[in-house]
Amino acid sequence: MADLSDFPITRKWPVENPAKLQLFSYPTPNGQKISCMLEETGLPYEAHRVTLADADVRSPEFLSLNPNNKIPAIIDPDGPGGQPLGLFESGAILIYLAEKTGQFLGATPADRAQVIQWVMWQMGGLGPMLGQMGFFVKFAGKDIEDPRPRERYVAEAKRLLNVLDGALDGKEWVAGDYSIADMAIGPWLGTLDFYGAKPLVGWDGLTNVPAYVDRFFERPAAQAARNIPPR
Ligand SMILES: N[C@@H](CCC(=O)N[C@@H](CS)C(=O)NCC(=O)O)C(=O)O
Repeated sequence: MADLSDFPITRKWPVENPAKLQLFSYPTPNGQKISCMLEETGLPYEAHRVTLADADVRSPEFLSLNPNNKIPAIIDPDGPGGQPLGLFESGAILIYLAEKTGQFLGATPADRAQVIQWVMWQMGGLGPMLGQMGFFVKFAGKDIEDPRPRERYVAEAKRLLNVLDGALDGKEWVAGDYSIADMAIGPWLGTLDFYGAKPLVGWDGLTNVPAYVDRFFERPAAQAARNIPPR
C-alpha cells in the first residue's frame, strides 16, 4: 500500500486510508468539478476540507502540494507506474482522472479534442470571468464607485454565456456525450444565482443554457458535489 507520509500535507490533513485517492477541497465551483468527477467515476476517495482561509490554503502543509495556494488538489496513491502523484489545477485533475479511468473524455480522438477544447474554454474564460464578475457584483468590489470593472466583467460573462448558448444548439451536452467539459462548466453556471447576477447577464434571453444547467444538476453526482467536503 502507498505510503503518503512523504507528502507534508498529510500532517495537517491526516489520511485515514492511504489506498484511496485524497481530495483536498472546498465546495466552490472549482472544488465541485473534482468531487463531481470522483462521484461519477466511483473511484474510492477521501475528502479533506480545506477552507479558503489563509490558515488553510496558505499553510506550509497545503503549499507543499499546491504552491499556487488554491483548492482543489489531489494525491493519487496509485498514480502512473503505481507511484503516488500529487496534482493541482482543476482542469489538469479532470483530464488526469478521465485518462486514468477511461471515462468522460470522449469516445474518439476527435471527441476528446472537443472535450479538452471546452475544458480549456472554461478554465481560461468562463471560470475566471464569472469569478471576477462575482467580485465586482457581490463581494468587496461592489463598493468600488468606478463602474468600468463591473461593466467589463458583466459584458464578458454575457458574451461567454452566449457562446455557450450557441454551442448547445440541438445538443444535450457541450461536447457530444456528457464529459469532464460539462463537469467543468456546470458548477460555474450554478454561481449565477448566488451572485444574484442572472438579470445582469441576460439569463432569461438564453435559449439553451438554462435547461443545460438544470440537466447538469439533476445528476446525483453534480448535486452531491455541492456539499463535498461538507462546508
Ligand atoms: N485555476 C485554479 C483556480 C482554483 C481557485 O480559484 N480556487 C479558489 C476557490 S474556487 C481558492 O482556492 N481560493 C483561495 C485563495 O485564492 O486564497 C483551478 O482551476 O484549480
